[in-house]
Amino acid sequence: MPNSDISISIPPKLVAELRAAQHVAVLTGAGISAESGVPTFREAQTGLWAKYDPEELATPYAFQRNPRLVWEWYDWRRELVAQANPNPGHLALAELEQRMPKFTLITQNVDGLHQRAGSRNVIELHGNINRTKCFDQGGIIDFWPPTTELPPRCPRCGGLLRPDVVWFGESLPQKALHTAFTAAEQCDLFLSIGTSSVVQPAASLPLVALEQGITTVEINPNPTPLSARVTYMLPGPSGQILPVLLETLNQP
Ligand code: BJW
Repeated sequence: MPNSDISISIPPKLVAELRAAQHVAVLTGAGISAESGVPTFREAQTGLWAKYDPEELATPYAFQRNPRLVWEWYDWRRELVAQANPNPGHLALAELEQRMPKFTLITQNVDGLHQRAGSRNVIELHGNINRTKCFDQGGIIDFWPPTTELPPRCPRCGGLLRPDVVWFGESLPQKALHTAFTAAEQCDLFLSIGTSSVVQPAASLPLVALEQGITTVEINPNPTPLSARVTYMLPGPSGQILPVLLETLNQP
């Protein structure tokens, strides 16, 4: 039985729609990892952007200005992610994938917790903090010679190494983006979980689903710009709501 502090009721019509669904698409954001201890970005007291300026840390210009600061900030975050474990929300989505004919999990998160929870078909829109690439040439770099220089340099071209994440002003990986928009258009149920729904182009995905008349569900303890438009809003933490949703689905 999930440990629930809030009263969660899943509308029976939503359960019926989920049971009948052939293709479920899910978009997740930082909120799904909050219960694993990974900070979100925009929450007033605890979000990363409450303490750190994204202009100084999460743009290519920031990296060019102060690559060492940016590298060390991501090192700190890599450490946080390494210490975190998937929570019941991640685990419930991995289980949901198993019982759906088709399931597309699109994440804005860079923490790899969905994969660690057992999710297979994960589309990473904003990259992965555990991968490194060359700032100059963009190639993924798995190994580099030990060095005290920070950031280390690309063993192929000597350029600076950076995390393989998508910063503001950068394009998202084309294939991932295409797969995500196709899933949003073609699924028969769309779930938006733990995202403030403000960062584009990810924030457009549920809108694309809604334009197609697709049932769209939001799971979030706080309202977002999407909340008024969705078919169902399930207010609360995803680590509590998703296990209940799964359990309800599994009931005869
Ligand atoms: C819970 C919970 C619990 C808490 N359970 N929920 C004007 C209009 C439109 C677009 C733009 C514009 N000006 C600029 C742009 C483009 C820009 C953008 O969207 N800016 C907006 C901020 C306005 N986008 C881009 O630049 C993107 N690229 C692009 O568009 O390329 C083309 C282009 C280029 C140049 C100019 C214009 C277009 C790239 C975006 C890259 C985002 N990168 C980051 C950092 C990734 C690396 C890293 O991790 O460091 O991605 S920023 C950050 O935001 C991160 C996240 O993936 C992303 C989304 O955040 P998310 O996940 O929604 O987190 P939060 O914190 O915002 O929300 C958490 C939610 O969880 C809250 O709602 C809580 O309530 C909830 N929650 N606990 C469930 N237990």
